[in-house]
Amino acid sequence: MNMKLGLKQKRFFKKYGFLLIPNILSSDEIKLLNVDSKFLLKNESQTLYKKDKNSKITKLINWNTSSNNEKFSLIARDERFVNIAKTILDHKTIYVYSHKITLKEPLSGGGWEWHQDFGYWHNNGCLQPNMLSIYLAIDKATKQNGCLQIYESSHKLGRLDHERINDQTCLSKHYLKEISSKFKHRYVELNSGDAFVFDCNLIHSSSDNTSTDRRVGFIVSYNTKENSPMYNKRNYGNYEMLRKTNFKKLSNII
Ligand SMILES: O=C(O)CCC(=O)C(=O)O
Repeated sequence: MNMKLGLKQKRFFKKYGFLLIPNILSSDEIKLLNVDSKFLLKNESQTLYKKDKNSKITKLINWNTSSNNEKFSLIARDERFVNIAKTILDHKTIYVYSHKITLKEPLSGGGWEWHQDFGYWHNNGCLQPNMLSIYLAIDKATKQNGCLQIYESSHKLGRLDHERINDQTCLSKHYLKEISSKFKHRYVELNSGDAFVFDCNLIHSSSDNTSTDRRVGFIVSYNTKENSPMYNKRNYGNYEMLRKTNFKKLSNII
């Protein structure tokens, strides 16, 4: 499919804070990513275990750089993803701020509490909320296995206060009642290969996995060069030049 965004899609994103892109990757490309859990978690030392408020664990594999030939770094720099981010951020010089796998094991995987990504990215030294993420469904994402949930248009609130609960940066609780009465709640159910693009201030969460299916998603986030962190607080997220790739072509040689 043509990944060039038109005016209609840009307007939709501005209004609602998200965009759905079905089939950004084909099933053959998803297969090539070798998403067997054992493979994904091969380097256990790189895996972070994030407890939700009920102390259930969701797993996270985070890369510190996208300048390598690791398959997920190639996807993060794939022209289909980068062109979408560039068009929405409306900026010539963008870069991969972070890219990570989030993995919820069947029946036991924990959730992500309500938050805005800019809630913690701002604490990492980024000043402008001109950042976004693309969630790629590697496994089908359903209500039962803990798909993303959002409040449509909530990005328009700007950055709200957050607090740390267990291992997560969460939206302060007192906002939630008001937000749930004013904004439309939506479950983001996706098929494997679909992408969900969302604004860094869109309020989102995901529940724990109550199903017998695993839920793996790949999340790549983009920033503009001029908005790179004021200080090197984290070992990811700092500016590095982005060299676009074409995963489809390259996958013949992977
Ligand atoms: O994987 C998920 O369900 C959500 C992850 C998320 O919200 C985050 O990494 O900020």
